Amino acid sequence: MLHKSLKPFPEEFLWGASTSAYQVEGANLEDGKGPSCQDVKKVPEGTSELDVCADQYHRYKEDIALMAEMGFKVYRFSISWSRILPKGTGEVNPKGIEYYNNVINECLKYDIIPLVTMFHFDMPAALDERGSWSNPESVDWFLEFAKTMFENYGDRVKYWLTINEQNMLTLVGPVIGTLCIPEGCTNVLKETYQQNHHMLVAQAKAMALCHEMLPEAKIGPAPNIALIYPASNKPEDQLAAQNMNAVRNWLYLDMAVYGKYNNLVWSYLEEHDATPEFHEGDAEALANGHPDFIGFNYYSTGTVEASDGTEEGGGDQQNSRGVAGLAKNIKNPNLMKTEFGWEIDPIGFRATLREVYSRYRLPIVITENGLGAYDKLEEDGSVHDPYRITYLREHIKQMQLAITDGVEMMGYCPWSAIDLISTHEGMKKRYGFIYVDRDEFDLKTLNRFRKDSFFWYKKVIASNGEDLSD
Ligand code: BGP
Repeated sequence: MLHKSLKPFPEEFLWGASTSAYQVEGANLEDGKGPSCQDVKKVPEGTSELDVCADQYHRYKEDIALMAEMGFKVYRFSISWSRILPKGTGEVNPKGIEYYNNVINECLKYDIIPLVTMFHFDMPAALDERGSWSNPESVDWFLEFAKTMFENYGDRVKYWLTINEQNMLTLVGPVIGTLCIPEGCTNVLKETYQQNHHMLVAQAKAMALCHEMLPEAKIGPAPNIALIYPASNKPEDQLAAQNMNAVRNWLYLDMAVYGKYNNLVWSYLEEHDATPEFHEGDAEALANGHPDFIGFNYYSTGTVEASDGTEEGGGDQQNSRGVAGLAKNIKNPNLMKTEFGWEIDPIGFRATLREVYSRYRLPIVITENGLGAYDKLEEDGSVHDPYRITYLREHIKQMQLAITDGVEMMGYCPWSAIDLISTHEGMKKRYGFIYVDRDEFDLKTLNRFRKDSFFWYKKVIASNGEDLSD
């Protein structure tokens, strides 16, 4: 659609950025925190352990002051489950409660709204030992954690996100250090989708609990949503794109919003004897959980052609290899790539926003979007990252076009507020507006430096998205 004029960003638009606890905080076993699955996993060769990260645990005041300097209206961060409940259930760690009280209060001091992710890839290790999400009790574990957060922070936190990228946990869990498949499992697909089912029920119950305990608060899911294109106008490719959209995207949002399994995914699971078992009360719980908004992470679209039945799965969040019988992933020759091989598709961002809004009609907050790159700290303390500015500018432009198309947007939180450790590619893959002085293995000073994108984003926020110039 060609527009004659653009609609402005809404007045109360929430500009900010995101982080997650296990990637940014460090202090992974300090002050009573129990280990999470991220602390006990074997990190990919050549990448840092997750024990220090950006050391935000000790430097949150400085970090939040820098976010305030950029003009953030919102800061999306996650609460580490095992910092609050070191064993996942039972005993609460007062130091953990205190830490997030401090973070929340520090945000509020600068009028920054905390947007809290309840679960971001960091299952307590003690619960992994009890079967993690494969144990039907995991639903209750998660609710206990949710209740503890609502009780302690609900007076000040008005925006909540349930589970970060549940679709990636399900599709590429091993790559990001999650998803444990019990030994001897004979039907991995069924096991995976049973775990996924438990997460869906946990999410629905957490949304209902939030509405019951905190009637003023708003809550939504945070999957990684990316429109999947057909590789050509062959009808077979179009069917493949529908399959992949269903299994990667719509399953998660259909369930969060309508409480129903996507029919294509359900048929696929039936074919593989992999439909999840419903426990008593699950169907009601799924029907009773309603999000107030949709949060989603967007990095790039995908492209597929018809499956030949031999695709092996795997890949990472953006480089999927496809799903046998559903779709074969292929590279899109029309798109550029980041230094880490992820395709860049700002127009696909607009297309994804249009599609999500027309399917679900709920306001949208973008909970991640960004470019991972090798940044360089200059001797004078500057960091020149024009590639990041270009990436974000093009996405913001497309977001404004989507608003003009009639999409209701609440906010935009790129990944990431500050440099942190990537899910599987270490410290060298940086995303932040704030540079952290450390390398993969050399912790250096851990001092903070403002990148060029820091000053640029500050101007973007101050002009409510009007000034995107360098
Ligand atoms: C998302 C995750 C984040 C994050 C980001 C960038 O999938 O929610 O935790 O790290 O992608 O990915 P990566 O770190 O793999 O570059």
